[in-house]
Amino acid sequence: MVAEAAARAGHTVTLLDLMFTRDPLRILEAALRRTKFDVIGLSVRNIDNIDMGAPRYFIGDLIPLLDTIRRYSDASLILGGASLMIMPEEIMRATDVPCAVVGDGEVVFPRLLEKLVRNEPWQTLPGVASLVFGKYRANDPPAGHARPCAGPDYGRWLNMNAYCSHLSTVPVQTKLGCRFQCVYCTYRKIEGVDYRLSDPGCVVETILRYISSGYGDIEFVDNVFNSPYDHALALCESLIRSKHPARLQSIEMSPVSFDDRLLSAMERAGFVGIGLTVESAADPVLQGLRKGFLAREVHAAAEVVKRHRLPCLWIFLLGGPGETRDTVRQTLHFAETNIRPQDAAFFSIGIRMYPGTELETIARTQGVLSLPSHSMLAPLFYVSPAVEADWIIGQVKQSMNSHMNFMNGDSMSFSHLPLISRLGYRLRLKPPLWRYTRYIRRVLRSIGMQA
Ligand code: B12
Repeated sequence: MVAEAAARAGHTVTLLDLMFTRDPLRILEAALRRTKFDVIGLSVRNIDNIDMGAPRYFIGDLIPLLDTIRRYSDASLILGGASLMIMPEEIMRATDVPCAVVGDGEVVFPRLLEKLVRNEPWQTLPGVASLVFGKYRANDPPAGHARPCAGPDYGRWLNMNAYCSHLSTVPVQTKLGCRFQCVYCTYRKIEGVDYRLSDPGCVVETILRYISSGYGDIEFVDNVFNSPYDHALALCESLIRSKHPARLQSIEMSPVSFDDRLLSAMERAGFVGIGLTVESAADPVLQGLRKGFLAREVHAAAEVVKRHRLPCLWIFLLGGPGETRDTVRQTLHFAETNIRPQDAAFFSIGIRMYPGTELETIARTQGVLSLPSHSMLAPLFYVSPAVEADWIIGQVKQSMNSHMNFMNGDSMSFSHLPLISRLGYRLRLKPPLWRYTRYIRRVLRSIGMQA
């Protein structure tokens, strides 16, 4: 999106995607030797993998990349990406990069380039953060512009064969903004509180364009797909009318505003998989997390799912405020008795704490967190002091032993996952891969692997 916006503004743009590179530093060095760049923007999507069991800190990986860039180029450096919206100052200080985009990249980046080209001061531009002589400053993003729905021409910028052969989907966003107030979440910080909706007709046109380019697996990457409900429904109706052949999915759905009408519309619109982020099936935890729904809505959602054929991935987050042994048992009991064998469940344990969230305040009040806010860049996790993390891990493993369709953090960081995706592609499996969890785990166990 950002590269295409810069190209549209008249700049010559090269995009270096390090996703499938075994030796990113060598590839980067070769690119820098080949071309002299005026500006180099880095997309920093993830700070870490938010996995308490096997944490990985990606900002650490950024440092040698930046060292290489600085060795071979004197280009101006600009950081951007979802993680910059969460902790811009900390990331800029950790990397010593003086400029970052903290607004919609496709709007702010071309404006920033214009300033740089003209050698004009850029520090006051809306949506830009600066770190000059150790002084940090961040400007509010430009006043809410409508969300452009025309997605980029991915084939122009990326090796789409490599993505498709890993069973990746093509991401499409239908809105920005989040009205939920979950205590741990950063979505409102990244996207804002107010909804900025894309026109459903325009989203459908984008999808039709992707289909004609040969990309038929589309994933809606909205923070919560079914909120606002009417927008999701209107989009489904436009999709139904278009009679497109794409396979759609969204694994970011809430049990709030989740009913038969919506699910029927999603089935008719071409959805092949959904994810329900319920986090827990116990009231004290749902209240502690401020999810905006209670266990009765989680149970009601399970009944809706059972009345439809759409495969569903259930997403749980254990260890939040209010969690006790009792609530963990309630959630696992719900999962064991309500999740159909053809569906799947993912349990993550421990919650990544971010500065400025209500969870940070809760953790400090409970004495679980003592580090200052500016030291929360390297991953830190919250687990309710009323229950031991190891006990939860053991309970989830026990449940996974009898339910082959259940996964935990180890499944996501499983080193053979890319290989399994590629094998799945060869076997002509279609995304989402989680639909095959019970078969994959059985095969891996039969050859003696811990899965
Ligand atoms: C959808 C989503 C997913 C989907 C992705 C599906 C898909 N097919 O793409 C799934 C569920 C698979 C997923 C997985 C993960 N996710 Co996720 N995901 C999101 C979510 C909700 C939206 C991301 C998105 O696509 N946005 C739409 C695009 C257009 O926006 P964008 O990437 O932010 O880019 C804009 C700007 O940032 C900027 N920009 C971007 N790059 C650049 C570069 C430059 C130079 C400039 C100037 C600007 C710029 O401009 C862009 C256009 O406006 C975000 C939260 C959020 N609300 O943003 C979390 C989020 C990005 N994910 C996160 C994480 C941690 C993960 C996982 C590591 C979780 C895990 N353990 O598996 C994995 C990593 C996957 C990977 N390969 O990177 C975290 C990252 C924070 C952190 N702690 O690191 C986030 C912020 C959520 C959170 N708070 O925890 N994710």
